[in-house]
Amino acid sequence: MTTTNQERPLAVLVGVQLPGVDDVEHAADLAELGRLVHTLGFDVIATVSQRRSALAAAAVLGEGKLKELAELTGGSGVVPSGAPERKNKARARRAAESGEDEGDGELGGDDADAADDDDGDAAPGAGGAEQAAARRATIVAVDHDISPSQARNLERATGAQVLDRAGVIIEIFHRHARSREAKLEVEIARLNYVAPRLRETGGGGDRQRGGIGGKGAGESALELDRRKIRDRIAELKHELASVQREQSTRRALRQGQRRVALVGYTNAGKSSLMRALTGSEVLVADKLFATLDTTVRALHPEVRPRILVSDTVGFIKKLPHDLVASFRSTLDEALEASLLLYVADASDPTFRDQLGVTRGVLSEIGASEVPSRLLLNKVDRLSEEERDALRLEFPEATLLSAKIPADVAALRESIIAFFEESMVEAELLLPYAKQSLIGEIYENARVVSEEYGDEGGRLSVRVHPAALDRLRSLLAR
Ligand SMILES: Nc1nc2c(ncn2[C@@H]2O[C@H](COP(=O)(O)OP(=O)(O)OP(=O)(O)O)[C@@H](O)[C@H]2O)c(=O)[nH]1
Ligand SMILES: [Mg+2]
Repeated sequence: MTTTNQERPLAVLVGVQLPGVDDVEHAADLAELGRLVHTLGFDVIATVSQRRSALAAAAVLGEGKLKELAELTGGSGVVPSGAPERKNKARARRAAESGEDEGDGELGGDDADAADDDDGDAAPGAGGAEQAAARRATIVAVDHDISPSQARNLERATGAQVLDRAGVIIEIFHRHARSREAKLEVEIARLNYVAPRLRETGGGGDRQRGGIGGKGAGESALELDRRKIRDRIAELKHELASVQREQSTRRALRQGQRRVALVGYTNAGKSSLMRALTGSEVLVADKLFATLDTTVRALHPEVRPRILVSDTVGFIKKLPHDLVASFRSTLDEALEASLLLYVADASDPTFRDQLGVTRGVLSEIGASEVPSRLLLNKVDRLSEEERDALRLEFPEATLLSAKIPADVAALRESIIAFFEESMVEAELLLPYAKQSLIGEIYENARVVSEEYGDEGGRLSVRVHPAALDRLRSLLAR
């Protein structure tokens, strides 16, 4: 996946295998972090991983591993004493007593396996040190949520910029956001992430700013910066609310329409299926979080009444909480669909976990009541035996590939059939005075027959119950 390219800056991954996390899961988490970092534009040169009972309070890794990491980044490998991690000393001591630094285990990230396992103590990742001597890693990506002081200490020890998993994800979201709504949501999440990580610039915590204006008087520079951020967040939230009001008006117009939403883990193939089903040109990319905006398009070739398909933002393990909250409105789109298509990448060995994450987030936002289907995508990458095993394991699922036109056609038929089942027969009376609504009726219902008498038209229709309600209320006005 990752090819070392001279142009791209380098990164090292750091992971701690905590008790209760098995080797496979740990390796998968690190591989995923590697993909995230790659999406961000870095080449991963090594992974420094360690089995511990908890993250080291001072700098995540134990002393030995920290040195190993610093060789890859060109840092000193030690956290300067007297640093602000002092208050964590007791915790550090406790962690030490509970047996840290035991069982150093290296689990290969992307390129780490290229490094040689030469001596007993040094893990394979250390071999990367020679290789990176000419070019050093400028980023250390930690696969955990770490505290601002842990990040600071790691930066001091490595001389590299340190990002935790949340930071990496927020940065990707920041770069990929396209719509105004997504941009605002990401900016709010980013500022919330940054605020506690701000550090005092210059002369210590008690620097005072001159007393211009009542509120600012006596605040330290840091407090002032934090307050600026809070004000900015408030401003952005205000702006977001007005964008969302417009969105909900637009959504209200779609109400009563037949809608299906594609949901699932990032990179599962939602946008690929969206393209195939609607003939639209939504972005498909082998990147994590390629899509951050909900797109809505009509099923193509079109059916009457039309069926709208929504593509949504993907999920990921350990999604920063702020981002879950801010993308809730984007996911409202999914909540309003009559049918949810859960898309999973069946060729990814960890897809069961990914499905669990998707289900978890959707049930958190109250979408577990919406009828759903499970789509096991990318089966073109599996052998016939593997497919058979999946059919046994998930008898209710549809196995398909977004790349096989016949599979997409069958999916289209099953979507149409789903809506067909839920349609009801009804009769609508269309007075001559309301003839202007005829287009609306054709748009939202299938007209079986039409008869005109003295008082107007009598239309027999097949229609979705929600659309029927909406048409009746329009006719009654
Ligand atoms: N072999 C194969 N590759 C697929 C299939 N569906 C999607 N892909 C590839 O998987 C990658 C991700 O596809 P997307 O459609 O962008 O995935 P997504 O779910 O929209 O991802 P996000 O927008 O990041 O959440 C792309 O490189 C696709 O070409 C499939 O059925 N078979
Ligand atoms: Mg997508």
